[in-house]
Amino acid sequence: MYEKYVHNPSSVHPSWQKLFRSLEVPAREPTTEQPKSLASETAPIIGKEHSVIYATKPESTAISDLRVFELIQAYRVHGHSLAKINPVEVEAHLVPHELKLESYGFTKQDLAKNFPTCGILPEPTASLLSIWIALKATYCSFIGIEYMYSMNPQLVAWIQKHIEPIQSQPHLRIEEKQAILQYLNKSELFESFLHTKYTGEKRFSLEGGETLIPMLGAILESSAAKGTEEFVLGMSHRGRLNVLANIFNKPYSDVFAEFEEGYIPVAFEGSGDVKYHKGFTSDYVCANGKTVKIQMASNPSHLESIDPVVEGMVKSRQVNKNDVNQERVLPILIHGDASIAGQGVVYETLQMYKLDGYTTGGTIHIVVNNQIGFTTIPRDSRSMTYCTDIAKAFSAPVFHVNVEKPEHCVFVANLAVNLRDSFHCDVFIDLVCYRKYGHNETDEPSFTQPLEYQAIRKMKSIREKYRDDLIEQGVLERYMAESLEVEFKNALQAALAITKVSIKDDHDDSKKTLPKEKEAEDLSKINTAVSKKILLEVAEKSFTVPQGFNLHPKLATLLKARLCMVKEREGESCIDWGTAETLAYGSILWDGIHVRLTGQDCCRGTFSHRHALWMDQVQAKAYIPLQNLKSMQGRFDIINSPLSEFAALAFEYGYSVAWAGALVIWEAQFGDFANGAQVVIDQYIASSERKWAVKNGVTLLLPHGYEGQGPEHSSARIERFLSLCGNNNMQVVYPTTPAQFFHLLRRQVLHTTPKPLIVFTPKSLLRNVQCTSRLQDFTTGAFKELLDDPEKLSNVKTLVLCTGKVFYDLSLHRSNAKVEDMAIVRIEQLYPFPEENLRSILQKYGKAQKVFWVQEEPANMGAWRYIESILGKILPSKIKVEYVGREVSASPAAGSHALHKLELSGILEKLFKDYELRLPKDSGGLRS
Ligand SMILES: Cc1ncc(C[n+]2csc(CCOP(=O)(O)OP(=O)(O)O)c2C)c(N)n1
Repeated sequence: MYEKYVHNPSSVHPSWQKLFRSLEVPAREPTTEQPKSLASETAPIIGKEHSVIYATKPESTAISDLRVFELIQAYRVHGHSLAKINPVEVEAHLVPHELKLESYGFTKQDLAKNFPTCGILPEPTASLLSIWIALKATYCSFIGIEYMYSMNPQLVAWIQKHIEPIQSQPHLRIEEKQAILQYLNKSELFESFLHTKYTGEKRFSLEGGETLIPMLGAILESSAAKGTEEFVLGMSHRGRLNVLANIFNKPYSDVFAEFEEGYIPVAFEGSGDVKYHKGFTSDYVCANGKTVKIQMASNPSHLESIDPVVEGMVKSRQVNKNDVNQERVLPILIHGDASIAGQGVVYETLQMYKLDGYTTGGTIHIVVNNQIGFTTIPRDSRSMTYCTDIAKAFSAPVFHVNVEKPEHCVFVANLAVNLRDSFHCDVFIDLVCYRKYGHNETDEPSFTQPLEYQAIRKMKSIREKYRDDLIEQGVLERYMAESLEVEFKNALQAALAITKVSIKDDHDDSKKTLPKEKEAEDLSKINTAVSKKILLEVAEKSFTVPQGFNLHPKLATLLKARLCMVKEREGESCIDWGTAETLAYGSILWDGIHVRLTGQDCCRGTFSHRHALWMDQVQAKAYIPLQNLKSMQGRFDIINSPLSEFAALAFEYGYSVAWAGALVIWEAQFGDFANGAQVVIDQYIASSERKWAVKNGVTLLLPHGYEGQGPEHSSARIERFLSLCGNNNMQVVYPTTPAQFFHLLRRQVLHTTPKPLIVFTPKSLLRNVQCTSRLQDFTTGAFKELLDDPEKLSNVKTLVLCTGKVFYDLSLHRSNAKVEDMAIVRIEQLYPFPEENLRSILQKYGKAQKVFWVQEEPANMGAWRYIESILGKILPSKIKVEYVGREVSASPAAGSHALHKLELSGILEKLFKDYELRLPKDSGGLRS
């Protein structure tokens, strides 16, 4: 095209004319005269076997200039592949085609010739050699940078502006260099001290990656200088103790105490966790005297599961602090190379990073890339080139840096802070390092990596190398360096002495006791009723369409009906589930409490019952009535989540941990999809209080119910939640009326101690006319953990116990069969189990000769096995509870609607067999 342009500029598109003009040096206007071929004059620099992008035909100067521009671009894109980022490099790099001069037709003779520098050097033109040297220094030294894939040209220009003029060479002041050395001293000597004092104890040493500590110090310092007030860190085992001791200033004596034999955590009434999972909060005092808060999130062994939790915690703090610019609270995630590459939750978390409901304004990620995961090397653990390649899917820049170049590492850390500050993007630092010992200190790495560990054992430590460099540079006298080391070792020794004394005091085994159970809060005393006046105001605001808003006509009819239920039908049982839910949120917001509800398609509601967000049918503008109740109301966030369960739920767990007073709800599309977030349920929601003394009040709405929709849309797996219950850790509830749901949600925020709330929610019951409540059920009363039979019965011979939706099937059949001596009692709260309430019911129906547990789930699912053992303890020994429900099954529900109906008939038939003759023929299958 350029050749065509040279002959006749108007033969190419005007945009190309403009580009070609801009590339030309004025003195060399396009000319028809053919310049001599540079390449043809001499032989290429390296052998001819390499293909040449540019033909060695005669060409204009502008073409040569274009070639230089391409060369510069190639280094910007591919330079990282030659960067000396690996401290244990075994193989020499193969120079990629794109980074060879001859690929562009350049020869040795060209090195001395002048070309435009296109900004890579300050002067407008320079020799090809100078340009090439600058490119190699900038892009192929100890930092490898990947950023050219960014869709944001400003970000690309910003990075170039910050690295190209200084050729990626950090220029630090003497004090900064000394500070780095001091951090390295602390970081390495801390580990070697533990190594000698607690030989063979697991600590997941950071050795080989110690530069993480000065990097974190730099991030805190430079972020705090920009106005950050709080940091939340998420990280796994590797180097965690080091970070806690040397960044969080957790007293060394406390760290040592956890290594002592006989250590029992006494600080809280729980069962605790291993030392490298526990969280910590402290104040960090910056060099300029400013104090910032730093929090290490408690996490389980499940690698990377902490990522979305930290994001949720940060989002929560940002919203709480009204940090609209997302500058005051900053998330930092520290990953392992095998886990960041292998765990899907990393992708799920990153997918959230630009979404309004989830963004935290950019996360700083550091990978402690020790080039191994336990015993597995990268070749076996990932298909991508770098462990950080996931970042590219999200256009996040990546800085690969050599751990043995602490100044470059700190430079990159500061760059990441500035980049995040300027663009609110995620930034990745790949700290390429090694692992001095095995996966942990009881592990022998040379079983599987013999040659690597022969090499690693010969390596001088990062600290020693840097110290010697500084001495050589004259930054430090050797005696000063040595006295700093001695001083620090003495401090460690003194801390150990403190530990030994306190442990000695503690060695009296008679003083040790098992952790005590905390007394549960009496929830029945919580007043959850709301005045009629407030309910009417909430209903008026929630169900009235603002002037000029073009609502969908079907929705307008529904809202009119909802307003009428509250306003005009007092005394009638007409308020449905959706209306009750709106009244619950509205009344909570009315009191200034924050409500956040997320889930897939939750704004409308999967079953089209919620309609918390209205769309103007003409202008396609959204309106959220619950955000428009009154001034000074609580903040209402309702957010359609990405199609994720693991990260989406973990985010809400984190959000609720950081905001105890808010109502934080995650709704599963169907209850069984929560199994994609099972790690979060098991490792965080159910056990965080017991393991880490971390309370959370997250609420899960899990649509559940057997309605013939097949194995995957029926069961929210009640049994799984019940198997996780203990130590009053959470509430597992299956409410059956709108008013019960209303009181339950209100109880959840009026608690003084946050507890997770698991709610099995309805699908078809959302529209069942039997499943309604009266206005007075909202203005009086509270959540009832057990619902007695609403019918007035006398002489009860059969007592049926059940939970949830099956109640409606049972009561319908009871009335069809005109059965009058059967009481149906609903257990609305399965955990904590309302034992006292059940005892009084048993007394009330003391004459019943038969007691049944009825459920629609198979016998190995639902609440049966849990209830069976409880009833066994409560019921008089002569009465044995009989099970009525589906048979044991490997699959939760039948795949066809007809089979589902047949199974339900079987259940009803079994229960009502004594009353069979009284049933009408069309009673729904009893005789079918
Ligand atoms: C989800 C999950 N799977 C497996 C493990 C067991 N495990 C613990 S550490 C580890 C290796 C992690 O390697 P890497 O992420 O590179 O971190 P490193 O230990 O090398 O710092 C494995 C497989 C785990 N903790 N979590």
